Amino acid sequence: TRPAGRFFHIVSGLCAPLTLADFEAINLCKRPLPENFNFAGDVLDQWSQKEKTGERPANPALWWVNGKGDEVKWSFGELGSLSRKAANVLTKSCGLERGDRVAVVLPRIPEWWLVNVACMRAGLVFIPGTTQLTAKDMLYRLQASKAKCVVASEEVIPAVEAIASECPHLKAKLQVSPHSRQGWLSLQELLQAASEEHSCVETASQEPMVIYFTSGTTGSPKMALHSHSSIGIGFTITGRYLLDLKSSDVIWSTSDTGWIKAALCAFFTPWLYGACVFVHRMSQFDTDIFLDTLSTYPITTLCSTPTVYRMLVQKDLKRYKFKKLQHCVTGGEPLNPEVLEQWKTQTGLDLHEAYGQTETGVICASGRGDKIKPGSMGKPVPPQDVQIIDENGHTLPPGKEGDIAVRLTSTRPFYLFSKYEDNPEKTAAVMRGNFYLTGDRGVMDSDGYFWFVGRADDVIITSGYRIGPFEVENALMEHPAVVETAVVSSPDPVRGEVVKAFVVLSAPFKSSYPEELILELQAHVKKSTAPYKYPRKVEFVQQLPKTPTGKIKRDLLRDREWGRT
Ligand code: BCO
Repeated sequence: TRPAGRFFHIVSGLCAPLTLADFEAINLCKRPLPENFNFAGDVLDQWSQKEKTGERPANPALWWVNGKGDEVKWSFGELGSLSRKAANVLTKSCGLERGDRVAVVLPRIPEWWLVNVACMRAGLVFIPGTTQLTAKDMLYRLQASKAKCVVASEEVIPAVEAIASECPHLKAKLQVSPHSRQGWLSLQELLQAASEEHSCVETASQEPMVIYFTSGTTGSPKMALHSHSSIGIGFTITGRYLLDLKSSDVIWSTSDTGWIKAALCAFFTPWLYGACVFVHRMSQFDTDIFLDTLSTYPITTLCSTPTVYRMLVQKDLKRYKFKKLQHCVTGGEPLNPEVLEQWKTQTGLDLHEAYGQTETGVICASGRGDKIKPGSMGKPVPPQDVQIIDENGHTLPPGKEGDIAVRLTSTRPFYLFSKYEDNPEKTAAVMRGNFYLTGDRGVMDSDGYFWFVGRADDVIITSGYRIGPFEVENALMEHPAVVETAVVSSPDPVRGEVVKAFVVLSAPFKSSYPEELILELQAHVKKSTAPYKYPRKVEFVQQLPKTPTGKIKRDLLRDREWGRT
């Protein structure tokens, strides 16, 4: 049999580990996808070897700080041995088997990286989630995914406790906490006693590796399933084209651990190139801490959402001298040209925009070395064949607005998500002919640059979050003041757009003080579902616009918000 992730050289008759050049060729579809691939064994362990032989600079693989003086630095070797122990904790102490699902809901702490690597080693499917998830969110996720284990920190343990009894598949709860708690295993304690001996599972390249919950217009969030190769190899060209990473780089990506952006810029892509992943714990976003961090640490590459850059350019950036910063990247929501210009004027650095989503990874970008067209999200990142198409699945010429779509070859490319788990209807609904539909509208210009126009559906993109109106409407409807509601996007100078709720009040609440009631409704949503979804704007109305069949016309409300006729 052929070892995982190795190419059999017909001429020499030898098996050789895959190199970075191999991964680039595979990502570009110039070489076939190997039958087996496991990022831990085929990438991380290779860097560990290179550390031993001095083929990699001495910077850490993971460099974590919390701003309170605590620091963790792991080499690839240390990450390797600790994650082997963690793999034993998951399989032996938690009793998990290959293919089992593990919800990993941790803030930016080293254990998040450790547990994810351990899951890969053991062939477990991990499910990242933001620590903003409420008990109701956790219940839905654990039930829908049939997760057998949850790994949680203090922030989410109470939410898990509240609903664990309703999750029949859940058999192990692993906490990352200094306190002991009945019914919970302690990761830290078990790591102390765990063996370092563990053989990495030879996962198939297309075997499930991770599930992300992602919002749509209707229904609850869907489970976007990715394989070991889709993210593990499929991000390689992004690392070269957009991030331009080298093993001497130190990259700081500020995304929450629950989003694919963390996987993209703070996990797989940097480690494919042997770079150092820098992490600041920062439980609450703070521009001063942010700028001090860039001035204190030798961060070469920064990746953050446009909202963060919008917040940063409000400060006098010329007061700061960034230690090593050379390359700045942004994505997750549209970047306005003014911010790009202000960032360049104040720091002397370009801002490279990337466009993508949980299902696809990065598909367009203004790569390093590319001409940046302010307001454009750049050109397709190879091998992605991004097109603007019409409602019949025909490509449209430059200058014509249509649906942004990715052309698929006869077989589904390995670098795309595999499917929405347990949801063949939704999986089919995002296909039109041989195109995958992003759900976004856009235009391509004659130079092949793409320009974002807006969502084709009712999904709201705010501060880099993708929010389904249905989830917010559901939360609002639980409140006795709300008879009916419609949630749409509304423009915002800092967050790009924000969630706005139009609310029809029930009779007893019609005489309430509006300001107080708005605060009450906002607080209610923050308790019912992840707080980032709360409506930052609320308007009370007598009635909602509807079609003759009674369907709420969200598009009309949205157009009114954006001043469109
Ligand atoms: O703004 P408010 O203070 O009114 O409300 C905030 C929080 O204070 C509040 N909150 C948080 N935890 C809470 C809570 N309230 C009650 N109880 C709790 N436990 O809820 C609101 C949360 O809003 P936020 O997350 O936007 O917070 P903040 O501090 O304004 O952060 C700003 C950003 C920009 C740092 C944040 O919005 C952010 O990190 N955005 C980026 C999201 C992201 O990474 N997206 C990438 C998705 S993946 C992708 O795009 C694919 C690309 C290939």
